[in-house]
Amino acid sequence: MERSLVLIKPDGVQRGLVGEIIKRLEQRGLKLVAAKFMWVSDQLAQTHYAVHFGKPFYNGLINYICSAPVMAMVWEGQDAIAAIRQTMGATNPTVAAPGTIRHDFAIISSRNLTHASDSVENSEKEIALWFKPEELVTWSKIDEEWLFKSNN
Ligand code: FUP
Repeated sequence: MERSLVLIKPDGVQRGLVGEIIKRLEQRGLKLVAAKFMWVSDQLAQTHYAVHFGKPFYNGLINYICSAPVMAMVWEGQDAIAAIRQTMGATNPTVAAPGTIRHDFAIISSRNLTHASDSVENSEKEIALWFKPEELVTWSKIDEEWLFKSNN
């Protein structure tokens, strides 16, 4: 099973979309493994977005992610990284497919509501950055067999 860091960023929290975004991930069949509601420190923001250092939108991005609390979570499931990014939609909400969170609730890239890990390698780094190992909850969800059991 793959895991992904998911952030509901300050605009999602301020706009009251925490429940809606969690609902969509639950409906998709993903399993919540960790969650915390928190302010993001400047240092955490800079480490998380280090890949964007030097880009024109970098300073604004750091200010934005630190401007209000975020809901930080880890979600798990088969092909979770692709599934979650599909549910989020493209970075630019006006390009995101209808039915995705970014299409349905956002307009501009710099207020696109969510972050989700883009690869297994990055998910492992991001989960270790945002969560202590003991904050990840191990549990069985009763519908896993109905979601992920192959017929082959
Ligand atoms: P994503 O993986 O879809 O979250 O997108 P990126 O990692 O490419 O970008 C990270 C964040 O930078 C986006 F969520 C929003 C911000 N961004 C901008 O503000 N302007 C841009 O032109 C591109 C990204």
